[in-house]
Amino acid sequence: MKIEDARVIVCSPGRNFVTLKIVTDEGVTGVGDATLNGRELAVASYLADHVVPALIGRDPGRIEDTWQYLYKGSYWRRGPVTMTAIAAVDTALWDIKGKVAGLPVYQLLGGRSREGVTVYGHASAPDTESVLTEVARYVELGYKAVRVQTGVPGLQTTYGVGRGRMFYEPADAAVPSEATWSTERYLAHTPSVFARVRDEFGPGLRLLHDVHHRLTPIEAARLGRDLEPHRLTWMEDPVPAELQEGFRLIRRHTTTPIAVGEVFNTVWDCQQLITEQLVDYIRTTVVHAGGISHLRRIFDLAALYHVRSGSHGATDLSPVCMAAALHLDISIPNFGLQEYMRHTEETDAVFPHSYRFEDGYLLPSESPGLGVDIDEALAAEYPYKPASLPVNRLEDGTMHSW
Ligand code: CS2
Ligand code: MG
Repeated sequence: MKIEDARVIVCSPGRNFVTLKIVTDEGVTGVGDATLNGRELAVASYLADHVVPALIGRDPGRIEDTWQYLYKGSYWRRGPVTMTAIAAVDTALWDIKGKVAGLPVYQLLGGRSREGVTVYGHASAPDTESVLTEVARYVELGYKAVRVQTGVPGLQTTYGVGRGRMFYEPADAAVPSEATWSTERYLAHTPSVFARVRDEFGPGLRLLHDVHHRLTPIEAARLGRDLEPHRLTWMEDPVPAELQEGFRLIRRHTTTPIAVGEVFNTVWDCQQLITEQLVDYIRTTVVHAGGISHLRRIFDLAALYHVRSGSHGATDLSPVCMAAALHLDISIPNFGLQEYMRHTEETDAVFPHSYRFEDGYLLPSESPGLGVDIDEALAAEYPYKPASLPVNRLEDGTMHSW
């Protein structure tokens, strides 16, 4: 079997997605997500201009060799654009291998280690009282874990607080919109939200919170300590993680578990965090961390150090990525949690899939391969629209992490 064609499909059914579809000479096809929010066309060009020509004629069964070819062969290793492009090829080749074998991909990864993939949903609202209603909606839907984000008094907008109910999309303008941030206001407010939510919903519900890289280690240490009585499952991205040793400081002060990794692309980005046991959950994804092959490598390293998976699953990761994530989640020994932000109906229609939500769990498809596809004719009805993530400044105008 040989790769005959590979198409890069850019579409915007509600938001932008980049998808790679690989076609073999025997008519078997495979799909991979290649979406990098706000930088979509960079990956589309990387694939179309630099990767696709080298794929034609290759044996689609050689997944590891193709991964190494694209990684070592690019010379310029790592980085989000390269690793997202490699991820798309890797994911599509696993899809093809599953279809050729007549098995869902999780069977090729060792089979089920659990009955379902526990997911967490996003409850967000402008203030504490209204977020209680949102948390209750997720509990009614059967969710066992809920991420809670609210507005911060004195700030006009806050990361993670959606404009529409159950859908959240921060990439809102071609030229980045600007938000304002105050660490003082945020730290003064957030623990009281969790006190109220825990009081209302009792000890059984798993609660999570995303800090979105906005603190310094000592500020994160204080937040973690203030949150301890409310027993969070995790505090996510407390600080930007380029300085991995900075997490030692947080660790010295708090037992609130830490989750990190949605912007990481390789095992080398999280090696120190994992081997020094500075985090509890690693949140790397199929699409941004080199595909199923490389993500499994990260999770295997994590398993040796008591670190569990907690893959990012925002709406800017397409249903193709979600389908692939579920095959890994169900098979690895050290699964923790999977983020699940529901896609819009338009997105679901463009990416027909057979994974499903049931009572707080996502269940991967039982079809051969990944069990997801792209409807190319429908995708063509939604052309690309430039959209960037916002930027963030402190109240005095200083640029800050968004
Ligand atoms: C977030 C994301 O889901 C999360 O945890 O941090 O929504 C993130 O902001 C987006 O994926 C950025 O594209
Ligand atoms: Mg996050």
